[in-house]
Amino acid sequence: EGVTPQEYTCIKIKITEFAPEAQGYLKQKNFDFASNEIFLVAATLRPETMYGQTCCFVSKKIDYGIFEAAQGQFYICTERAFKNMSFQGLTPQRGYYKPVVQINGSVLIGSKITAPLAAEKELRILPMDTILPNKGTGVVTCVPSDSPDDYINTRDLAHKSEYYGIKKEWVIEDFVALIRTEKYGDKCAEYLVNELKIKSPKDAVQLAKAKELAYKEGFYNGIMIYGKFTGEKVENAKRLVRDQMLEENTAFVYNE
Ligand code: A2H
Repeated sequence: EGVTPQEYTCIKIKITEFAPEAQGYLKQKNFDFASNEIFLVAATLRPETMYGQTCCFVSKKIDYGIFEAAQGQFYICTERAFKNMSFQGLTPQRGYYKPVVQINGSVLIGSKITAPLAAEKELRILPMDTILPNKGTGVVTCVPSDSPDDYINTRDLAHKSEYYGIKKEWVIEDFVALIRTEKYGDKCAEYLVNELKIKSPKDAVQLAKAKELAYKEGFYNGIMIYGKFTGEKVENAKRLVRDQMLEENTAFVYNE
């Protein structure tokens, strides 16, 4: 981890229907998911892209915790992240970060969710193998229009749904365009994945390059072409969209 703190926006993604396996597991653990609100918490650097969410990624290799975040409200994220939150005044009790239940990412896959601002109303939890357990919350919201990683992972999931043990119809392959740049058009992730001939979510070197190019171009030269701040520079929209979500209590600021 670097020496300068990174500020993330954490998006609260509501679970509306747990996958059958998760329901069985949580019942067995005596966790009352029916009378509580449960949110996947995804850390993002790009709050202005939340209109374009098409699913939420978890890793099958990560054990998550379900943590009490407020009366009747629970967060799903890594224990490491909730611990940090507990020292940032984001939880009921400073330094308390014991999960009420642990749950592996694999159990959550297929669950139905609704994500704040997303144009698509019903999304699914899907797997992403490249999520790092020690960054953010271990949960990544998927924006295939502007994130090369999300775009290529979505394509891989759609092409190899059987291999991943998911239903193909869970994968939303068309998505709205959010940001226009002169260099990369309206869907910069797709443009860069094709341009750099990225074939797989495992093409780490090329993906890092694509991510860097997309981020710089989008941030400094991008114009919003979707949502409340259409016409606004991305540089400004970033803060405006974030503040709207903070106000609506669908997001919070988290540092690490
Ligand atoms: B970003 P940084 Cl549209 N493992 O959000 C892997 N990736 C993770 C992660 C983890 N544990 N936690 C967060 N991330 C992703 C949106 C987005 C993001 C767009 C474009 C680029 C982009 C939608 N996904 O990130 O290493 C999250 O994806 C590229 C910079 O802290 C988060 O923001 O710089 C970003 O990586 C955090 O990356």
